[in-house]
Amino acid sequence: MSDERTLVLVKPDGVQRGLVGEVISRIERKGLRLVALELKDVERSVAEQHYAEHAERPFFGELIEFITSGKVAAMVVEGPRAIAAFRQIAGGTDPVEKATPGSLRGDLALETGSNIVHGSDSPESAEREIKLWFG
Ligand code: YYY
Ligand code: MG
Repeated sequence: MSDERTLVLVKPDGVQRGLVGEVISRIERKGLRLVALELKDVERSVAEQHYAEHAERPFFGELIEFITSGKVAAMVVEGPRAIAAFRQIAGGTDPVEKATPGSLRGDLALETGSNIVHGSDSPESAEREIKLWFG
């Protein structure tokens, strides 16, 4: 199977809690490869473009406040089925109701609003998000 790329963020809660190494470790143990990694301050315009699909949702304001509240670790991750593979590692969006034990969110997060990581959800999103974060 040919490789694909996905955009992974360790969100401000994950960076503040010292979980960047844990996230990278799980990516590497799965067999995926890191091809870019940068600790970044998040500009509001980048956050709003990143989450543009959620602009009309009631939680959008809080989501933008949260993602711009501290540094994120942005990564490009590569491998066969990298998009689905990272979303499996991450677990479902709600860390209690949807994320299974063994996943990052299932093991390490409690609230949907602060669920540690982001991973692209499709090849189109991945391409758009990698351009947005890494130019
Ligand atoms: O891709 P993923 O991060 O798993 O979820 P999305 O549905 O794309 O939502 C993005 C982000 O928004 C989610 O990680 C937390 C936040 N959020 C929220 O705070 N409340 C919701 N009901 C849904 C999502
Ligand atoms: Mg999403």
